Amino acid sequence: MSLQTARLYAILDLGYAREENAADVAAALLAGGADLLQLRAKGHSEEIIRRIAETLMPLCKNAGVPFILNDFPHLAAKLGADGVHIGQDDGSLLDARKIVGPHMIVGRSTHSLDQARAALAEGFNYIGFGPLFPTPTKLGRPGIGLEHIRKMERDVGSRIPAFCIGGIRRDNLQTVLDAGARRVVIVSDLLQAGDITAATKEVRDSIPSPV
Ligand code: 3NM
Repeated sequence: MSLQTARLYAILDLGYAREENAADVAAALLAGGADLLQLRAKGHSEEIIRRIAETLMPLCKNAGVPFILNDFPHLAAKLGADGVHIGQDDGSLLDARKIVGPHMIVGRSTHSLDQARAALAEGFNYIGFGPLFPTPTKLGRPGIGLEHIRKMERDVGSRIPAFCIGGIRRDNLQTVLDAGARRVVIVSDLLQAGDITAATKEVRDSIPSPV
């Protein structure tokens, strides 16, 4: 699976999964057809993140799914991760490239149409676009709503993969797709599902191929 064809980006967020379950949860997301997997571990030590990343990377490799580390470009480079994801306050792409080199996937969080266009112009490999709705997974951010998705897809998503994110769940996914989204990130609704593999598969099967 490549970034270009990805439609469902799953995040193993340690706010919803314990370290000792990380491998099982990742395996369940991969079995359900997640196209990309990110490890997101806000507030955890670099040592713990390294340890978990080392257990997840072979699972991703076996599944043919790119492994993306949230933040920590130095660690991503040291581990040989497929990608790193950075936020608006985490410096420029150029700064990240100095650390991770020319080939690693580097993604950017964007929270407005202007930020999405800027990330494209800067040369990021993909963007997240959101949060569409307020979400407990990323507290303190207002939802940006659905009305800019179509314009974002036209200007940015037609050039680099653009993943809508934030408060997307199985029960509102169709509304998000109807608003123009072609690729999504879903975190809590998958990680809190009774059967993570089945929930992931249900979502993946509901999203038409973006290419
Ligand atoms: N980044 P859930 S929203 C990690 O808008 C993250 O940049 C966002 O989690 C952004 O699917 C978000 O549980 C949380 O709402 C997404």
